Amino acid sequence: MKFDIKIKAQSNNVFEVMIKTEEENGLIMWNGGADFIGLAVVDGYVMFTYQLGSGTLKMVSTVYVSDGNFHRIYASRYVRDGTLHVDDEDPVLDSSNPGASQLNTDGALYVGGAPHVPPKKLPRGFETNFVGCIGDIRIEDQQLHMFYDVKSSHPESFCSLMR
Ligand SMILES: [Ca+2]
Repeated sequence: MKFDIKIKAQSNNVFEVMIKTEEENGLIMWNGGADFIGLAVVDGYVMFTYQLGSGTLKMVSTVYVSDGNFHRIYASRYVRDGTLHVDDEDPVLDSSNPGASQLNTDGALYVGGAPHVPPKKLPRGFETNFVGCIGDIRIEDQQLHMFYDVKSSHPESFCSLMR
C-alpha cells in the first residue's frame, strides 16, 4: 500500500504503528529515494533503519513481536538521533554518522511491502511482504486512516482486537 507523503527532504521523522504478526520477517514501512528510512520485523524483532547519506544506522528492539499479539512501535529521528521502542521497553537510542542530516526521498511511503528491493545490506525482513495486521499508523503525529491486513484466512477476526 502506497501513500504520497509529498515531503521529499525531512529533518525529523516520527512513526507510530500497531502491528500483529506470527511471521518473523516482514516490512512494516518504507520511504526511500536517494536516502531511506524503514521499519521491519527481522527475525522476530523490530528493526528501525535509516540512511541520510553518511551511512546506514540500524536499531533493533529487545521485544519479541512475532507472537501473534499486538505491539505498539514508536520510532523517531531528530536529525541524526534515532529512538526506537516497542510496548514498554526502555527506548533504544543511537545516532547516524555525522555528515548528513536530511532525509531525501521520493515522497512515497510504503506500508506492508514495497515494489522495489531495498538496498543491499539490509536484512531480508525488508524484502518480505508483511503478513498480519498493521494499523493505527501515525506519521509526524498525523493519523493515516487505514486498517491494513493481508493474507490471513480470517483477517477481520485476526485484527479485531484493535477496534
Ligand atoms: Ca540526505
